[in-house]
Amino acid sequence: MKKTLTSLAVASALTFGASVQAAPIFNYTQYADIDGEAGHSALVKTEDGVTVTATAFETGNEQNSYYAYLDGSSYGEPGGLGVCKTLGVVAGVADQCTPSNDDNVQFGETLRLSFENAVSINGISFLNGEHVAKFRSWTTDTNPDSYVDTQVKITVDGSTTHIVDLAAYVDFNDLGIDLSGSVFDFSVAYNYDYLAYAPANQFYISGVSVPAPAPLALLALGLMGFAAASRKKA
Ligand SMILES: [Ca+2]
Ligand SMILES: [Ca+2]
Repeated sequence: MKKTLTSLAVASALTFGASVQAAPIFNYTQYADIDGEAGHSALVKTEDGVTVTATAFETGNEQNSYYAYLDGSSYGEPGGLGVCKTLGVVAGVADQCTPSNDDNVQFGETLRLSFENAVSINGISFLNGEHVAKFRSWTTDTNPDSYVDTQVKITVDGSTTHIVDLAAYVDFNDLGIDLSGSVFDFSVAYNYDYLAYAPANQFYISGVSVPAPAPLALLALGLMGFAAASRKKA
C-alpha cells in the first residue's frame, strides 16, 4: 500500500513537473516549414493541450472571409502567419496566395486567433513584410525611407483594444498589457500606404506564447480536493 502511494506521488510530481515546463508556443514559422505554404479557411493548432484556430476576414466586415495564410520562408528568411484574400493554383500547388504579395497582414485585413479556452498571451513574435524581425518605432523614427514600421491593433474578445508598436518580440507582461481572453484580432492600426517604403506597413506573426494552463488547473483541483477533505473533517 505504501509503495503504491509513493509511486502515485512520484507520478503526480512528474506530471506536475512536466506541466510546469510545457508552456505552449505556437511556432508559425515551424508550421509553415512542416505543413508547407498554403491558405486555410481555419488553421487549427494544438500545443500542450491548448488549441488555437486562426481565421481571417475584412477588417470591420467579418462576413467577408479571407484566409489565414501560412507563408513559407522567403530568400532564406523565416515564414509566418499572414492573411490572403484570394487563393489559386501556382506551379501545380493548390491554395497559394494570388497575388503572392498579399500573403501578409496588410491594412484592411484582420487575423483572428480564437482559443478554445481563455488564455493570457504573454508574448508574440512578428516579422515585417520582408520576413525579417526588424522594426523601428513609428513614434520615434519618422524617416519614411527607413524601416518605419507600423503599429498593430489588437482587440480582445471584441471589446478591449490595444495599439502596440511592432517589435521583433512583444512581451505584453513587460508592456503591462493584459491580453487575457479567447478571441484576439490583429490588424494594421493605421494606413501608411503613402510611405515610400510600403513593406513596413504589414506584418506576419511568427510565434505566440501563452503560459502553461495545466499547473493552474491542477492547483485548482488540488484546492478543491483540500477543501472537500477539510469539509469532511469538520
Ligand atoms: Ca510566399
Ligand atoms: Ca494580405
